[in-house]
Amino acid sequence: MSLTMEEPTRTFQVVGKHDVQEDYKGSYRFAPIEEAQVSRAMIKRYFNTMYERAISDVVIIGAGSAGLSCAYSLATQRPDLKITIIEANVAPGGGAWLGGQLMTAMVIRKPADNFLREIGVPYEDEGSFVVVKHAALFTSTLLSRVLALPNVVLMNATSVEDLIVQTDFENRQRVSGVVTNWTLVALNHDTQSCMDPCTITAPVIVTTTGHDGPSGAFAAKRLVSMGLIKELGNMRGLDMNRSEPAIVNGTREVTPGLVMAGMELAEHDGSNRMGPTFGGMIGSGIKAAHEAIRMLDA
Ligand code: 48N
Repeated sequence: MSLTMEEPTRTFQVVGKHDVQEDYKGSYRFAPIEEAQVSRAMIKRYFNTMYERAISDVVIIGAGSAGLSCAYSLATQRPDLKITIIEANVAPGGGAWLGGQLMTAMVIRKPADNFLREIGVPYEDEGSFVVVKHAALFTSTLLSRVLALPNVVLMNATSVEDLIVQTDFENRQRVSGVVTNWTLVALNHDTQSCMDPCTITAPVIVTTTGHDGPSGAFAAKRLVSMGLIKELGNMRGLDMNRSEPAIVNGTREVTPGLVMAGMELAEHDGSNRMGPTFGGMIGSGIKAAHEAIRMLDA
């Protein structure tokens, strides 16, 4: 289905080459536009995307450092895959806009600096780790690289409200999609009933919803409440040297169809937290991409 954008009825006649002029001395002229053209340009693209991505190859829940690293690694290794990122906030990026305690510099332990070179983020080398001068430089660069990839779609201001779970041919409960709603709707189910969600189905779901915030560890908690796992391991205290390898090496398919990565995994497994160092998120995201490819090729 594609919405045709028939020419709107014009309220004024615009003919010939547009008389535009980029002049900052007082006679700047834009090409003329009809208000309906702006609305239709957005509506056509958004709803075509929603229609087309109702069936995706991989859905990534959460556009934080782990989710975005996963999306970049997966989409560049497998440009054939339709990858759809669902992010609850209007602003993607999760906790990676600041380095720690609202300070701006971001620490990334080696060898995760390899990824910085791959996506083109400059840093200062401090020996066993590197420092990006502002966390937003890492996150905005990663975000721009991910959004520029033709097979990736980001649906921000959109929440995953539930998981689709079906019995597979081996009679196992398999996560096979997500239940979505616009976040402002999802936050208002107590004020207005019967605002039903929509769905996106995919053979692989990667969940990277973090460990804090209003919907942290969303999928991990949902697995418990739907009885697919008995209880959460609950994230342990801070230990940088234990936590980062535990989370990268522990990134895996935690239940059929669902890969868990980033700090959400710390809540699921009960591994330590690492605090203000982000190499583990990068490594976990890349590991999740490898897991997704393994599952798709199985
Ligand atoms: O940045 P986060 O919270 O999660 P990660 O795992 O990508 O990175 C975690 C990292 O920022 C740390 O916490 C650092 C390393 N500190 C560790 C420590 O010890 O303190 O991103 C999760 C994203 C956010 O943008 C959420 O808005 C989003 O997931 N999200 C959702 N999006 C859609 N639907 C949901 N249900 C949902 N829940 C969370």
